Amino acid sequence: MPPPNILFINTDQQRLDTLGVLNPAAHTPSLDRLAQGGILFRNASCNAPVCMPSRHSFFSGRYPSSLGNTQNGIEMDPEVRLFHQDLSEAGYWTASVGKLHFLNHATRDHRIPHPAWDFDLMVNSDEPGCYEDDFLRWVESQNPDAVEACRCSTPPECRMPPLALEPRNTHEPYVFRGEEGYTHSAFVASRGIQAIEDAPPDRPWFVNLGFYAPHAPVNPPEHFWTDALERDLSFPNWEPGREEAMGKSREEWGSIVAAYHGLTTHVDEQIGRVIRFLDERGELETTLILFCSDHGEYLGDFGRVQKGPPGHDVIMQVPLILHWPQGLPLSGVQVEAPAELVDLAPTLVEAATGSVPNRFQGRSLLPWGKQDRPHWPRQSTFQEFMKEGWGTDTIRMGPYTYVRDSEGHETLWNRNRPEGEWSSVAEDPAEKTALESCRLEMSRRIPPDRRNPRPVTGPY
Ligand SMILES: [Ca+2]
Repeated sequence: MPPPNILFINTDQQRLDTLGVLNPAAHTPSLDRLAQGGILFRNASCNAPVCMPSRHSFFSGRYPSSLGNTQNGIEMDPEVRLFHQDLSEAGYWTASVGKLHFLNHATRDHRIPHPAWDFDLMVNSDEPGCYEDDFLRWVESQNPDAVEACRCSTPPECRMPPLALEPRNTHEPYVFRGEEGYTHSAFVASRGIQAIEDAPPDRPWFVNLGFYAPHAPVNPPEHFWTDALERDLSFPNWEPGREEAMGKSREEWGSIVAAYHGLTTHVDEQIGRVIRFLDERGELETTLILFCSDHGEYLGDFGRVQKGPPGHDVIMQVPLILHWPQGLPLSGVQVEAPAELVDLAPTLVEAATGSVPNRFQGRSLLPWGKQDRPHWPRQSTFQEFMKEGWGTDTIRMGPYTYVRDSEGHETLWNRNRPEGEWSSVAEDPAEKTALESCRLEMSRRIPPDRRNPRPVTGPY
């Protein structure tokens, strides 16, 4: 079998419960199609609860602290070898379209081309319309009159001239002002399709599609929001008796949750365009498609929005789907075993070259598509975060999540108990055995080559 073409699709801040295949109230027919024809990992974790370390980890196949990067603001180390460079060396033509977030964006002049990072094609846009970047240049190339309606407010820490058009918070959704075909998600899908069309015919290709949605600003085209309002989506998970969060009532949160799901359905529709394009070319069976998100989103749960430590399921768990009918005989499989985003690099390089470089710290996921219950020695997933001298290490193992912060404080959640992630059972004598098991597992999971953080050069 020749090396497969590889399509790596990643969204930003997409919760696991947005997948229709897992949640009847969610609507993601394109991702459901991939899951039903491939392998869905139900217990997949990101290895960092924020953007940059998570992304740098899964592109390098190494844990965040092994890279010296456990917070936003630390840029990708150009000396670190990334998995697409292995693919290039194996003869692949490589392209990156959309969000990458290797460099801080809030301090950058986006009129200057992004470093190619050894990709043969680099089309970069780390934010959806607040910078003069490849996204807005693409809109201008399609329709100059459409550009203004595609702009969005600059992020709070931006050091460029600020734009303040609409709110940027998860809990302040609004309708996208532009035409539906000119969203950032439509840009990533359209340029991604064009990249595949332009790939040299005599070489395998690797295309990274970095979608920004459903990261805030939560601004779906209107009908995606109104459609989601018709569905029976759950309200945020609040402690009993709570009636508001961030100044919003339960009823208002119902609309916020619908807007977020509207955005996940919109990005799903754009992903569907790329899938249909491959299908029409007769390449859906032979192309390896890997889908993930870089972390989840609180969406009001626990009275919080966005992301961060210590490791609640809504942040730590991410959708992860592997679809490669020609290379993987099993399909429609839902894997319960713990998978991590650090596994993506060895998975893709093994599929392309037949071997896994030993610098990778994750494990190839390919065995899950080749045999029922393959040997899988990992017992837990691991996540780490460290910012300005304080941080958390988290493992998720069976029904337990165990967190130890850098001051030694321990939290143990047992999701099988009614209090779930609301209160720690670390002090409960009935959980002593579980606590000891988690401590032992944590001691095994800390990366042995953990290093000091690299310099912070901007906010994000
Ligand atoms: Ca992110």
